[in-house]
Amino acid sequence: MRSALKRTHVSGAETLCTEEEISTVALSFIERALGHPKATPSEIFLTIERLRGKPSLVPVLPVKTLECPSTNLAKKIISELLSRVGISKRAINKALRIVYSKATMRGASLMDALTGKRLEPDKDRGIRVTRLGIDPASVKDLSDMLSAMGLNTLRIREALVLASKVASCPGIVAELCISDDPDYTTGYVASRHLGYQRIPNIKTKGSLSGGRVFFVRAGADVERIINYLEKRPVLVSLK
Ligand code: WAQ
Ligand code: MG
Repeated sequence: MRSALKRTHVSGAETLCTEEEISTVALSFIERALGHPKATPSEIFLTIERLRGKPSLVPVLPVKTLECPSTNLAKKIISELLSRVGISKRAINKALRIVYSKATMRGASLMDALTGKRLEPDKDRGIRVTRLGIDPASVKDLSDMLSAMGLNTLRIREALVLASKVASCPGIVAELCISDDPDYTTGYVASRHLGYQRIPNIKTKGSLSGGRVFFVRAGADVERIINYLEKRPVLVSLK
């Protein structure tokens, strides 16, 4: 959706569903756009596509919430986690500048894990992860798992599903995420090895910054990565 005054992107959402679910899901997305805390949209775009291939199943990342009382400590935790999976200092610093910048993107930045070079073709739009959802056979188990931690919200489910798809992409080493919603101050670092590590107070309340960075293994095939993230249907599963 886009807001009225400046033609800025406000928010987006995506999922996979059955044909029977289309009207319910579409309505819920429209209602979410109309009730968005950041702005009332002047335009809402809805795209519905029939999948061609069968979605592949990928595992849900394990979830952990770290202790983090301040934004300063959050930055240290981010650096420590990303260094642990081989992201260079230079790339980490560039990524921090992107996610703490007020100029938010619609999608994510793709960054070379070694040089910090940005690899996304359109730096304003970024890469948008779509065609993702929860395996119908895992919907209840995933809700139960998150409920047991007091984390069963739509936002967390969607972020965990996205992070699990991204982590399953060959050539991606890790992800860093901060919500661009001014009132949502928990972010995460995720990877196949680290799991989904939630970082409270990653930004201060009221901050308009936010964003996502996907770190790419040096020499990986960028076109294939973009195709996987944007096009390949993936369902996350607890089985
Ligand atoms: N693909 C790529 N990047 C995206 C996508 C997507 N589908 N959706 C959002 N982004 C980027 C974009 O730059 C946004 O500005 C940024 O991510 C943040 O998006 O465990 O709410 O939807 O408590 O605001 C994570 C923590 C919440 C949840 C993430 O992100 C938890 C969140 P938002
Ligand atoms: Mg948002």
